[in-house]
Amino acid sequence: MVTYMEQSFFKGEGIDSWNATMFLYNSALKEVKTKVEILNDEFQQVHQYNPIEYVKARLKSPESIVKKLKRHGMETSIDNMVNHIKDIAGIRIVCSFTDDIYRLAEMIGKQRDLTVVSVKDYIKNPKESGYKSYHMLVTVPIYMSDRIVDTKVEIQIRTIAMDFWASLEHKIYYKFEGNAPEYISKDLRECSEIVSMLDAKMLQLNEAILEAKAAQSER
Ligand code: 0O2
Repeated sequence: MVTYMEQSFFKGEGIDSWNATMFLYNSALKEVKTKVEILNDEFQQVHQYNPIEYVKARLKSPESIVKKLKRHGMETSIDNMVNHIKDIAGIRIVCSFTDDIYRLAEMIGKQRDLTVVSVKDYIKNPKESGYKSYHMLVTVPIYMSDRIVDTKVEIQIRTIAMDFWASLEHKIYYKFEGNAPEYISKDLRECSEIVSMLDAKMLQLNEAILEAKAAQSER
């Protein structure tokens, strides 16, 4: 349970430093979201195809920040949050097919003003829970009037099916505060296998459709 006192702790360090910090993350979020949208529009222009179904951008709530710091056994402070929490600014990109994920990750990695700090491929190496998603931690330079601040943004890229699974698992996780009964965790792991099968089948089907269309236009 996070108390009101804890939530307002950050503000106790000075409303100005809290606002200044969140201003940076919010600006970074806008920058990265725009970049992703431009990549998607360009892809549509060149290939007449949108790899992205939708993009969600969010700033982590003070309550979630406090919880995460506690989980890591850290004191609640702006310094700790900036240095140890990577997903204060988070972008989630949801694609139709698994190969779109890697295509997008490559395009994002090539953006000259983004620095890729780390990558976690939970598609090739799913979490114990069955969680699958591709995570990139990037920094983007935020140009202020008197300085440039490299600011972290976590980008999560996943398919619609992976996103469906993750949102249900997230609800269950919070409902049971991380201690879901084993039969539920087992069912979730099985569903995660089904998600992988569905994603593979949908990708195959899409490739078959593209080949059939190409053969038709050659005739
Ligand atoms: P919330 O409530 O979504 O913000 P960590 O290992 O979490 O302490 P790190 O390095 O940021 O620190 O972890 P990672 O693996 O990059 O995960 C960051 C975010 O990915 C999580 O944020 C979740 O949003 C999502 N995620 C990771 N693992 C799972 C999982 O097993 N199930 C679901 N549904 N989502 C997951 P938060 O802050 O943990 O949670």
